[in-house]
Amino acid sequence: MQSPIVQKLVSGYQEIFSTKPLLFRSPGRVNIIGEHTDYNNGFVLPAAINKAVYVAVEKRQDDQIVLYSIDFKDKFEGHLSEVRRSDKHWANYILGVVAQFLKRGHKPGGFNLVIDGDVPLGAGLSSSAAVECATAYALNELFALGIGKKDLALMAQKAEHEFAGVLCGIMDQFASVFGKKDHVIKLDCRSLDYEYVPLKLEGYKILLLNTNVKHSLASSEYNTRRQQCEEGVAMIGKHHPEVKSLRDATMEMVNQYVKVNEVIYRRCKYVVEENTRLLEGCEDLKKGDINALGAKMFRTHDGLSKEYEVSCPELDYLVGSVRSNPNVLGARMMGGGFGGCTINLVRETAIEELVKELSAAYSKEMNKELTPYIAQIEQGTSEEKI
Ligand code: GAF
Repeated sequence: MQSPIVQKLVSGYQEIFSTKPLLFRSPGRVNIIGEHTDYNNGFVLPAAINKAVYVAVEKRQDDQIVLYSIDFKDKFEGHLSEVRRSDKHWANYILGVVAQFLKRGHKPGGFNLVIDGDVPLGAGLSSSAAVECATAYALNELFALGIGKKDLALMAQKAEHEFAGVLCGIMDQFASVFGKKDHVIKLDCRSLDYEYVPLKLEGYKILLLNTNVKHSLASSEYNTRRQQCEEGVAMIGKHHPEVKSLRDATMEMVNQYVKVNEVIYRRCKYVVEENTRLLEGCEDLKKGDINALGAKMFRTHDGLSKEYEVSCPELDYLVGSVRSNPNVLGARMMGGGFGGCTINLVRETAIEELVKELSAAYSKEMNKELTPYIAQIEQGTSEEKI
């Protein structure tokens, strides 16, 4: 039985091209703990979720690239010999991936691609990574290019850097490609070694609360944070040349060499502490101590809000509202920040009531609608049967 979204996509494809395409799916992600650590070569703890991007694709006989977005009801046509950033924002995530294939000397041919999905845009659930990974995986299969999954994730990340201008880390693309049902991925962003850890929440669920604040400021501020971390590394590196990223730094080093610059100090302190918090939080999860993990999520939020300064009043409000609720073990803003979702560990039986209360309070205080999602943990990128 096909999901409504797949049915819509396949019939949409056939209306335009009258043929039967191949279908690929790549999911959005959550991250349990370890935020803004990936581009600092640290660890992250993400998982793929039950919201995904789908692409229906087929080879063409010529070198044209024909794209159609069901969501935006918009078409793009271009040629393989001149792949560049276009004025169609949605198409750039796909074109950015094609550019990476070409850069690496691979030769995909022309193709038709129709895209749709249910990952909410700008909600911090990595809709852009899902588009990039679905495209990378699909083209690799379609043209039998034989590229491994790690390289596909890296190419998708580069597409984001070069065609969307966000100098992101590897977390989102890696989680989308490598997700495993009911597991989180403990990923070392320096070596790309990873371990699957079972997510056993025993009567609790992951509740995402979308502030409906689109994180449009995020790209420029995101790149600034990355630069600030590099400044901190340079300050430490003068005394400890072996320190190449904040992953290598200790709090002693940060205290000794970075305190002279108050802003850079707060950024570095957050990252170094967050990396430790993640490693300990992952042990909590392995031991089944989700109370301890939840408490760390609140501390992560405080660090992101006050030290790293990537939160916003709506995110702070939502986390503040559940902090002393005995049915909520942990909550924090998730992803790049400046909007998007909070991630909450909530007792299953209390979710309905909590959502009802919070939605009313949120709309009164913030004059915006709150959108809840219960995240289930799913497999990463895959080919789907039609
Ligand atoms: C965004 C980025 F794309 C990720 O690489 C990561 O840095 C995240 O923000 C913050 O942890 O999702």
